[in-house]
Amino acid sequence: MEPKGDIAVIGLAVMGQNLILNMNDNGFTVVAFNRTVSKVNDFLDGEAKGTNIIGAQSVEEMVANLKRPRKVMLMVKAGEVVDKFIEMVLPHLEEGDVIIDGGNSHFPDTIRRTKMLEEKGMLYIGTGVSGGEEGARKGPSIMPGGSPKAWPLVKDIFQAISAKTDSGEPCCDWVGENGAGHYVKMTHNGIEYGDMQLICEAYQLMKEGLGLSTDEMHEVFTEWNKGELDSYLIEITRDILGYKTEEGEVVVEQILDTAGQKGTGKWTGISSLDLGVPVTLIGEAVFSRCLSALKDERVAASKVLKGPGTSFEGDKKVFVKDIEKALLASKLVSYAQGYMLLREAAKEHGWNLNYGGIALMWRGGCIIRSTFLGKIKEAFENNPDLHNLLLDDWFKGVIDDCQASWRKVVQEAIRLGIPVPAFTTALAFYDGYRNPRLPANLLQAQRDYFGAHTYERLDKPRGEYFHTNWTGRGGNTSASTYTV
Ligand code: 2AM
Repeated sequence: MEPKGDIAVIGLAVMGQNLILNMNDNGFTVVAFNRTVSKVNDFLDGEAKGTNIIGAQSVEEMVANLKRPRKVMLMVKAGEVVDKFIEMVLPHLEEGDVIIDGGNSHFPDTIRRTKMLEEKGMLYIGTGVSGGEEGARKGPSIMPGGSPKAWPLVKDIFQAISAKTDSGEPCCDWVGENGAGHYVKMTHNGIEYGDMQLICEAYQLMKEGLGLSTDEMHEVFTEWNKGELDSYLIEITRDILGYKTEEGEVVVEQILDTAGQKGTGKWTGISSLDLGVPVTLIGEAVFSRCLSALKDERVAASKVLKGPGTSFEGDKKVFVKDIEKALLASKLVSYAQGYMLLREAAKEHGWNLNYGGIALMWRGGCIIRSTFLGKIKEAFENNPDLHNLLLDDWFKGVIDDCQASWRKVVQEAIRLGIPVPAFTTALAFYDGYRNPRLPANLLQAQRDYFGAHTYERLDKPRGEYFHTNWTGRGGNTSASTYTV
């Protein structure tokens, strides 16, 4: 009998199950397999009852049920487990078959695996899948990268199951070679860290600075979600602030203020340091989570260390509008930084990234989905060679409109002693980026003074290095120049 399976999915945790059900809804025949085989039977007797999903009890059975070229998707824990399954599946596959990793793998692993499988004549895809459990079931944002020849083989399935924009475009397209898909997903998560931190800073300013109640803040977020900030994260924040138990308890105010993290924000920060790109907002967002985790220390310090002892004395309504603008301007900076990182990573790894397409993939299904991403897509449509999003007309216009409010919010937060690291670093970046003369001349002088590291001069061509004998001692020997 001819095999019927269009694709196999290994890993029946919630994401895997939901993705399989989504594929089934879209008319694809999926073969399901899991390490703990009893879960295959549980799935077939439960959620998958009455569907066309085929359960496999072994890797052999799974492969035997697949049409050629075979497609095997892993929805398992990132790390060694992925390598283990690749090793298990590989002997049963043949040239031209595709293995797809849909987990949150770190991009260097995906680069390594793509190379290894291509050397054996197989194809590999590492894909970001974003949108959580609900996204997986109803339409996630899917960011595939890997072997370019594999894309036409999975395109129909992936684009069918992905989220769609309001105009019906799939939030899934080919990202680029080897680790590009997982890199873009990692950057997405980093940007998500930034967006969340900005929202939390706005919340704290309104709560501590203005003394607004959760009900009042619920109203504010309801309004914000109707404007430029319209997005999934603003929407859920609105709902969280409006959520009360039957007993009237405001749950968000009972939650311990220590943030967890799984590491993708940290990876983004590390990659930006490796590549030398100032992705400052995501960095601050990661560090803010770290600071929040020092709960006991903070509680102890709060009894010793003093703040300014000032309180807000303006028009609260006006200031809420200022915060909205500060949030929008900071968010623009964060996305501009994220895209700077993508550009540098593309250069480093030889990826041919489609920047507008990436914004489109994030437009629906994923955690950072927002109307604003449509503007990023437009910016790259207007100018495919756009060097920095901040230089796009729409972005520039928004910043011009928000700038006064943004500065006012940062000043007021500092005056009140309320930490707003993401708002602040965004503004500092903006002021640094638009400044043609930063104080790095002094820094180079210091480096040359203590380490003879040399410097370039304004009045000489780039690449010519000079050394000054600053002290009159130590001679004229210079250390070699190097850039880290
Ligand atoms: P399990 O149901 O047998 O635990 C998410 O955790 C998915 O990854 C599940 O399908 C889980 O299989 C699988 N998984 C986690 N750790 C694993 C391991 N060490 N080996 C194989 N599969 C693993």
